[in-house]
Order: sequence, then structure tokens, then C-alpha cells
Amino acid sequence: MYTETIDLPGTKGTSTIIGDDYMKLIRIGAIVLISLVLSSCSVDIGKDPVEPAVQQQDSVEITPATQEIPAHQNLLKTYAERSVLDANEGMTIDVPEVGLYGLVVRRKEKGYLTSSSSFPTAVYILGDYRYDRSACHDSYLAVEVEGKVLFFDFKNNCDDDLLYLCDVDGDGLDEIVVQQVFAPSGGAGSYESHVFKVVDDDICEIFDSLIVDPSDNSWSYFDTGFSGVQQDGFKEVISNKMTGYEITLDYSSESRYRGRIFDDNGKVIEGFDIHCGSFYQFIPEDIDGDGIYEIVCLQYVSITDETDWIGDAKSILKFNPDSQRFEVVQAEFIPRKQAAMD
Ligand SMILES: [Ca+2]
Ligand SMILES: [Ca+2]
Repeated sequence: MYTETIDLPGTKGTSTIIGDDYMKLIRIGAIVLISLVLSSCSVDIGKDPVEPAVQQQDSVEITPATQEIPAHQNLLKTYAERSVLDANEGMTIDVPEVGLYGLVVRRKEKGYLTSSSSFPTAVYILGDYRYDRSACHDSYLAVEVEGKVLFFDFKNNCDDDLLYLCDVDGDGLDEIVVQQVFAPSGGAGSYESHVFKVVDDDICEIFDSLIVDPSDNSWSYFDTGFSGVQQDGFKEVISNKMTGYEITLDYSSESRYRGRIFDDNGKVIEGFDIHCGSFYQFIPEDIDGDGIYEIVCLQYVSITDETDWIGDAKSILKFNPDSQRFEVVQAEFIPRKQAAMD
């Protein structure tokens, strides 16, 4: 006869066992132990599908906040009865009358926009940076006219805006010229140029360099009339159909075109038309001194691909009151070497 003290799994404290029942107790203990182990395993197995579900629940809660899509503040209307915005560049303003909040005044200029204006009124470029993740912003134009503010929604997102007020149509009143920058570097870059005129209680866009075909939503840039063709003898003839301008370039020293455009003897293998980018410069200037502003434009010109810059197309746009359109009145191609020296 002996006594032994054992600890049974799952029991607290000790039990005292006496005599031949020991082996029986061992078997019972083993059964209890196996049951507990199996029970424990079944709990562990049961936990496995639970844990990922909890993690998934967490990710569902996080996702909406991290994937919030920046919303453009659409104008509720384009006209507000309000005396002035009274805002300076860099100032943040709300215009609750038209549902615009947290706008930054990027540009401000003053000019005579209507014949009834006895003193200059203010024109603003307003930027919306509410959901800004870079330097770009949604843009709005705001014009103070006789105790009201008119708005124009560009419905776009750009890096920078330039604003000029000047008379481009000769009526003695200022038009609004806006140059927007979308990608200032990298090949030709990307720009959009606008001219607006205030007519009664509306802002009318009289020029947009980006022309969209409503039938298929395809787009193109305003055609300044430049074209180019390679000719035997390593020659490139660039001409302008609007003005009759023409210039012949010599590519005999341009090794990058050997074997692609020209063979070693200068004979054309394959011709490429030139590509003119958007207006990377769009600046009003009264080039003939008559008091009416023309617009001086520059376009990046390439041949084989966007990096193959051969020079700049310079054109002077003048507004024709009869056709109510801007027309190219002067054109010039500035070859790469000369353009690089300017
Ligand atoms: Ca004018
Ligand atoms: Ca002029």
C-alpha cells in the first residue's frame, strides 16, 4: 500500500489516492487528459476562422476613410448678390452664397470690365486645396461687377494659373486672360489658355486653347497652322498656312535622324509630321502699339517623339471683331539652337 499525490489537469489543489485503484485512476486520468487536450485543440481550431474575420472587420472600418475621393465643389449658381469678395492674394475665403468653402485667393487683378464701371473692379482666381495631396488645385474665376460677383467654374485641377486683364477686342474694356499650367516640365508640358469677356451678368469664354468635339469627346489644341515636311538633302521645310511663312532647316549634322528619316545620302526614308504642343507661353502684349492687345504664343515643336525638340513655334493671335475669333496674324519658327540662346 502506498500513497501518491498527483495533480490532475484541470483540477485545483491535490487529491490523495489509496491502494490498487491506482492503475484505474491512471486510465481515468489519461482519458480526462486526452479529452482536455482534444477539447483544447477543438477550441484552437475553432479560433482560426475567427481571427481573420476580426482583422477583416478592422480593415472594413479603415477603408472608407483612406479611400475618400476628393470632391470638386460644383457651383450651385454662377451669380451671387454680394458687394465684394474683399480678398487679397493668399487669403482663404468662403462663398456660402454659391456653396464654395475654403478657397484660397491665388491671383487678383483690377480692370474696367463693363462700360458702366466708373472705377476698376477686381478679378480673382480662386483655388480649392481642400483635399490637396500635391500642389495642384481646382480653379474658379470670380469677377466683381457692380455689387455682384460672377463666377466661372474651370472644373479642372491645375498646378498654377496666370491672370492678365487687357483689351483684346478693341472695345475699350478689359478682357480676362487666364493661362493654366498642368505639367510645366517633361517634354512639351501641358497648358490650357482662356480668354473671357464680361457681358451683362455673365462671364463668356471667347477663347479656349483646348477644343473638345462634343460628338465623340475627342480633343485637340487650337491650330496655329504650322506643318513640316522632310525633303531630300537633309532638309526640313516648316511652313504656316495662316500667314504663308516658311523656313528650311538643315539636318545634315543631325546624326539622330540618319537611318531613320534620312539615309546617308540625305534621301528621305520615312517622313514625320511635326507636332506642336499646347501654348507654354500665352502672354498679352500690344505688339503694334495701337492700344489693343495681341497674344504672343509659344509652342514646343517635336518630330519623332515628344523628347525630340526641334524648336518653338511662335505665333501672334489677334482677335477679329468680325468673325469674333482669334486669328494667327504672325508666325515664326524659332529653331532649337536659337531658341536655346533666348
Ligand atoms: Ca475689350
Ligand atoms: Ca495691338
